[in-house]
Amino acid sequence: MAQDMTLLWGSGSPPCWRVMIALEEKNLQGYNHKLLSFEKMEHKSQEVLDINPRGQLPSFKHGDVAVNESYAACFYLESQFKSQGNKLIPDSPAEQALMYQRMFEGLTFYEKLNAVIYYNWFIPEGERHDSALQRNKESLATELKLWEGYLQKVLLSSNLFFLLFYLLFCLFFFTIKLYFYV
Ligand SMILES: N[C@@H](CCC(=O)N[C@@H](CS)C(=O)NCC(=O)O)C(=O)O
Repeated sequence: MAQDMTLLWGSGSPPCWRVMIALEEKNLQGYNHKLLSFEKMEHKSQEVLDINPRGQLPSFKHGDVAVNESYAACFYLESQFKSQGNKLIPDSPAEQALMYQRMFEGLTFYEKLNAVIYYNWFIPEGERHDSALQRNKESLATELKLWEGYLQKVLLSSNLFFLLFYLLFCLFFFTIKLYFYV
């Protein structure tokens, strides 16, 4: 069944990693995949647009079903292959709620991160203001504090897996903080 699946992906893309990890977790190795180049604008090629009219990666297709949003693809795979590979959604209501909460509020974190990292990329030269970038940095700093708090709670109540997860995330946040002095 993995042979009916096609994933068009780009290097360095967390949304693409999400779908790839979900495919691995569901034991769906052997799917068709193609690495496309953002630099060469291959994500705007007809091959991608045929699956994903936004011209973004990941672009994922299972048979005739296209599901491109990375979270949507993860939920789709879990629901179609529930009893295969690892379970991706916990049963306990409290854990499930926490999973959904962190998944979707993670999108807010990425939005705020991108507003700092890609400020010069998103905003045309004549429209850039130091004060706007500073506001974005402050908003990111507040968001990061929130996530540090979540991760500290995880550290207090967790097993080794979460501990490793926490350490990796701390490193990640620390790097961002150092880089942007927020
Ligand atoms: N909400 C989408 C976001 C996908 C996305 O932003 N992909 C980026 C690469 S990380 C992309 O293709 N950017 C090129 C563009 O938007 O033109 C998802 O989670 O799948």
